[in-house]
Amino acid sequence: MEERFDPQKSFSLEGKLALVTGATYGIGFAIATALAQAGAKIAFNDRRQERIDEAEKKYKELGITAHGFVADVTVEEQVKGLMDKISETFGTTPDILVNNAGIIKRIPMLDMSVEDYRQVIDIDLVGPFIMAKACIPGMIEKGHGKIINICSMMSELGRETIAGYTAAKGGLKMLTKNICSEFGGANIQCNGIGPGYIATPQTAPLREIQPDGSRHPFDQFICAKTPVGRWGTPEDLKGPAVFLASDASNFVNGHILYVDGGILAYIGKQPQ
Ligand code: NAP
Ligand code: GCO
Repeated sequence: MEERFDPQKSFSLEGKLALVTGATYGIGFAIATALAQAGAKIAFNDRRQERIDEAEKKYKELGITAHGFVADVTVEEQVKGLMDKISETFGTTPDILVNNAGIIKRIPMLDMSVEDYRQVIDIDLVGPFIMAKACIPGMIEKGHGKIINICSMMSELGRETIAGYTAAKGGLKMLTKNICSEFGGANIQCNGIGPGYIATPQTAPLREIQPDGSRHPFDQFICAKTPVGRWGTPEDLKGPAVFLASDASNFVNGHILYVDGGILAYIGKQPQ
């Protein structure tokens, strides 16, 4: 007799340890909060202790005990130290890895230095590779694992001035599919979340009120390109993250779940 589907159990993260990179604010903080509220214990990292201290206080105010550690995702030695500290603190290795840490540089390509390009690729594409390599052995040992790579709608589309970012996020989409292919047999599901345009510090420059008090032209552009006519918020990513971190998605692998309000499906509102 087929077991009755129990949504509570299927979406629960009780007993799981989640590591969310760069989760001191923005999308990472929202996702870590959601995973905690679904029952997971939370580890996170950032490059600066003061950011971690601030974030731990914010988590505590939400009733969440989250432990943060200083580690730059692009530095293998620091990631090894991060994994050691997580094992010491929690007595186990991560069941769930969310590769959230990322940067963007908005520079016209011909003005973008190779160093600028390399830094974006390093953090947004090499970092997730280093983090996945650090977490997969523990997941294999446990017989299960969930990796969620925070891609972008720019894994599918380009735009002027963000050559490094688009290349990195396109590569992260394919790294997601490769981890699925190489470790699906070990019961590790690796999927991506592709947010649309989300209101966080990273996109604040695109929403700045203009000197004449009008909305930023890019703000108006994005709202016209999104069927629902608004930017996303980090809260919009909470449900998709819990789904991909839980048993409810055990047969979903190598998939990029676009959480974009429909922007990738829509030609855009006609000018009035
Ligand atoms: P954000 O507000 O800029 O936050 C990025 C986080 O990553 C910060 O905590 C940052 O910490 C951390 N970080 C950066 N480089 C790091 C490194 N080398 N090692 C460890 N931590 C590092 O960005 P967000 O908007 O929340 O975006 C989070 C993720 O979602 C990124 O991967 C971004 O590309 C992606 N995304 C964002 C949007 C959007 O519209 N906002 C849409 C699609 C995808 P520091 O304070 O140390 O810099
Ligand atoms: C930009 C924005 C976007 C968002 C996001 C969209 O300058 O175009 O920062 O790239 O960060 O990736 O999904």
